[in-house]
Amino acid sequence: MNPILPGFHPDPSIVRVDDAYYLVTSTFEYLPGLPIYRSTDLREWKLIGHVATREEQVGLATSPTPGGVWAPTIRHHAGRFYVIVSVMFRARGCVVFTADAAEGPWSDGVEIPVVDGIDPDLVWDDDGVAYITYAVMGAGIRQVRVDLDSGRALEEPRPLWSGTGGHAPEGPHLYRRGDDWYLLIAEGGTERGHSVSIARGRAPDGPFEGYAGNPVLTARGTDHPVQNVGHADLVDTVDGATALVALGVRPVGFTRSFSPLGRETFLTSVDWVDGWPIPRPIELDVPAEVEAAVDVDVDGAVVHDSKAVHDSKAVHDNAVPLDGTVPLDGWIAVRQSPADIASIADGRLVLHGRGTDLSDPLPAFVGRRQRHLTATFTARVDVSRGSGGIAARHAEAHWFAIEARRDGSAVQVTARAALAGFTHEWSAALPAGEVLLSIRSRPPHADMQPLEVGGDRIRLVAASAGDPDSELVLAELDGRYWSFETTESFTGRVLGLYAVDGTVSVEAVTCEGIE
Ligand code: 6LW
Repeated sequence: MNPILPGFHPDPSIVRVDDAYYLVTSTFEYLPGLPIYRSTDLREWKLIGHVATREEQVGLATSPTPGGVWAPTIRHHAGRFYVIVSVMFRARGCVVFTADAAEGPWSDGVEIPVVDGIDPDLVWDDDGVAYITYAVMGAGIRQVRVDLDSGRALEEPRPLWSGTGGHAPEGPHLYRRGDDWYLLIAEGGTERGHSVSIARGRAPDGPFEGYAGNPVLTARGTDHPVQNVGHADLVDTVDGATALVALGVRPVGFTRSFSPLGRETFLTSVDWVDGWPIPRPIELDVPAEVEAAVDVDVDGAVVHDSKAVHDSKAVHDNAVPLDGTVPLDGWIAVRQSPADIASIADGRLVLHGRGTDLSDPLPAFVGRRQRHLTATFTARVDVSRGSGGIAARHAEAHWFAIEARRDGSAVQVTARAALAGFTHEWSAALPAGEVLLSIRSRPPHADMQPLEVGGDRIRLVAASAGDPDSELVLAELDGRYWSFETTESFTGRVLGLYAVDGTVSVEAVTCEGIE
């Protein structure tokens, strides 16, 4: 069951409308942005659309990593869906989007210039007046009443409750329950100190009094497999209970210091104790094998994500050919839409190079979130009219790739690893023809026999498409350098396809994993 949204899915916000739940997460520099997932049981989630399908809605073309679309809130009021978000760093700032249906289409968005912070929350009082509660870095939680139609402030922003003194009070959400209003926030920073605290008041503008037992949820200082638990949102369930979604990471390694997938979305239940919502600890409470079975199926026929063993044979067996009619569902691209880079032609995915690689702010790269700690991503690549291959991206300075390039009667395959401005390469030659490129990763051994210090174990592998025996392991990497903790990119690992020059055409893309 947990994570309910594996892979790069931070800052979850949830709302229930009738018998369905809707969830949105942060997307930073990627488009389409703000994915909307729907569920009727809180466990199985389906991607039904995106709020930001057009770059102009967010204006992140010039926003540097880790800017872009930070922590959204999703709410439903008077028959309409609302998503409010801050698009950070030389981008659109605080914007509220509306839609009649969660699937979209979503509006162009109204800017709210008075909100000069992050993590905006939206709630309405009995008179229908909208309150935005948000965090100002270094200045705590603030609140302002606004006219959502014009984006105009109705007052000067006021300080609200900023928690128990922890670092970075943020991620506020405000709820009404009976005569009481509850203010939920995160404290301690989105790293290992992260936590959730709660306060209560009699009006949406406070005053708020913190719960004596705060934080109500944290994993800090524990050996719990899910760490950084925080940035939460509450929802009343269909059966009258309360549930909570929160972000967390699954660190691997000897000191459990590295989280390759980034911040993921987890679910837990909430008990009401003396009028306070007390979440239960977040658990990975089903066997790893079952995790893969609850994957969100967003694949169409382009990519087959499934439960599979970490075995190259299984990858080849599960290859699903492109059928020429499939849209680019489930793919994301950097500061542009996947359709700006890739198209489907004659049953193949075609990418057009621009002379740049993954270190460019606008790479010719389309990818998918890595959702399993043990994962294999494979593609059959034709470089007869260009050069490119497959890659794992965290940020401009942190990625690794296998690039294929025609070289006379051979194909040169180059594994390349970039971290913090350093790049290292490993090259080999394969006979001319299409190549099969794979990125295979698994967590390091958790016990001491044999001791594997560091992050996940990554193999960059290439073979001639027609000859599996030609398989070459070009490089083996320690994934610690491509993890949430080291890249500071706020995202996670995104596995995908890229072109450098000319036209690269790809088929039989598979993406499989367990855990
Ligand atoms: C987000 C903040 C946080 O705005 O990290 O974990 C920031 N919480 O609330 C980016 O995700």
